[in-house]
Parts: sequence; C-alpha cells; structure tokens
Amino acid sequence: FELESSLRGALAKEEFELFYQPIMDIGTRQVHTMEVLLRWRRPEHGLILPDHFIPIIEENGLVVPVGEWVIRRACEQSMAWQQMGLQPVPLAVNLSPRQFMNRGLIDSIRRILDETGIDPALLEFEITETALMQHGEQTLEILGQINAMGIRLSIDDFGTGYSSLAYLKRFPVRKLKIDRAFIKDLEESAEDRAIVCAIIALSNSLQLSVVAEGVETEGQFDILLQNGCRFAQGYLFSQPTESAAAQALLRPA
Ligand code: G
Ligand code: G
Ligand code: NA
Ligand code: MN
Repeated sequence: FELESSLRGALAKEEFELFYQPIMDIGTRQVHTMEVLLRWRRPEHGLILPDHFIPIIEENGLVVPVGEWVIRRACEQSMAWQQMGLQPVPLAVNLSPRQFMNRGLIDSIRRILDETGIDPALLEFEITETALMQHGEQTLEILGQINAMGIRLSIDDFGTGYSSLAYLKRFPVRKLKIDRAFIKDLEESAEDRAIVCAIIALSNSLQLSVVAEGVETEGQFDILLQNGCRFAQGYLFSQPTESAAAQALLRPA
C-alpha cells in the first residue's frame, strides 16, 4: 500500500526516468535502435526496476498516464539528440496490455507526435504476443491505426506466449524479438539452437526483422551471425544506461 501511494505521486514529483539499451545491427556492429526502459528513482530507496512497479501500475491503471509520459519523454529525447547533430536512431517504447487497450491511446500518440515534431518512423512500439492475442478484432484495429501513423510495431519476448507466425503475418508487425530464455543456453543446448534457428528462418521468409534478446557472449553472437539473425541486444554490447551514457553510443549524423 505504501508502494502504491508513493507511485501515485511519482509522476508529478518527476521521479521517473528513462534508461536506454541499444539494439545492434549484427552485420555492422552499429546501433540500430534504442530500447527505452523505465526506471523509478524513489527517494530514500534508489533506482527501482520496472518488474517491481509495472505490475502495480498495470493493475491500478496508472500505467496509462505513466506510459504516456514515457512516449512523450522518449520523443523529446530523440529530438534533443537530433538537435545535437547525432545520427537519428529509432527509439523502441514498451506498451503494456492495459495501455494498449486504452481508448485514449491513439489520440494521445497523435498529440505527442504533433507537439514534439518527431518523425513517426523514429518511433517503435514493443508489445508482447500475449497482449496481442488477447482481443482479436479490437487489437487489429489499434495496430492498424498505429501502423497508419507510420510507427513500427514489434513483438517482444517472442516464443514465451501463445501465437503462431502465420497468425502474426496478419498483423502489421515488422519485427520479432526472440526472448532471452532461448538465447541463454544457445551455445550448450542443441534444442535451443534449433528453436532459435527456426524462428530466424521463418522470420526471414516472412520478411520480418528478427532481434535476439539477452545476448551476453561472443559465442552466442557468432551462432546468431552464422544463422542469419540481423539484430541483437544484450549485456555483450551494453546494459540499459542513463541518457548521457546512451548518447555516447550514438554517432554524428
Ligand atoms: O530493463 P528491465 O528491468 O528494464 O525491464 C523489465 C521489464 O519491464 C521488461 O519486460 C520491459 O519490457 C518492462 N518495461 C520497461 N520499461 C517499460 C515501460 O516504459 N513500459 C512498460 N509497459 N514496460 C516496461
Ligand atoms: O521484456 P523486455 O525484453 O522488454 O525486458 C528487457 C529486460 O531484459 C530488462 O530487464 C533488461 O535489463 C534485461 N536485459 C537486457 N539485456 C540483457 C542481457 O543480456 N541479459 C539479461 N540477463 N538480461 C538482459
Ligand atoms: Na521490450
Ligand atoms: Mn523482451
């Protein structure tokens, strides 16, 4: 209860902060996209990770205004980096199921695009497959509207929920992120290697981009490279970091 009441004031007190983790192009080893990851700098408690508070604000609905703040802040950061003369990279923002099903989502995205002036091609949303599969028709409509605005969509934590690639093909989704559970033992487990290679091959043939999450070793990187995976994210390249450190990873335009 104490946590919940502190969370209610956190937005107004400007206690939320965005961290960034690069998604690398495996071929060039350059930053391709930055994932945006929310942090809560709670007075007297330090930096709180989303697993400790997202479930609470998802439950009480606060995730809607907080999520809107995340999108706005990410767009402002992108514009600031561009104004500093850095090469623009898309920012990928996580959308929670509750936020995704909120009726005001589309209007609030439109307002943010308008007010910040960001090119929608520099914004991306990550949604889990479980969230996508929950509500058939309404989901398709919302995805269609987001896609029509020029914002890219990707499926997060792919392989952990319930979905099929054939079904996904009906959604305007461009990218799959293979959950890190399948990457962890890639070097030792022939089974995980088979699963990952199958996802890569199917994604490539359906013309979906594919990202391996949780890449921590050069061995994992090599297996991904050899099997045609285009993008990778993980501690091998960078942990999620505050904006100043993320900025140092961007190149001049
Ligand atoms: O780096 P990490 O501990 O930040 O992320 C933990 C989980 O929290 C991940 O599943 C991630 O998708 C989720 N997450 C991080 N930032 C956000 C956010 O801004 N909104 C939502 N809905 N989820 C987020
Ligand atoms: O669900 P989502 O993929 O958005 O979650 C991102 C989470 O994964 C964050 O908590 C982030 O800190 C974590 N993460 C990112 N890279 C790695 C990695 O290489 N190894 C591990 N174990 N976790 C990672
Ligand atoms: Na994500
Ligand atoms: Mn993920």
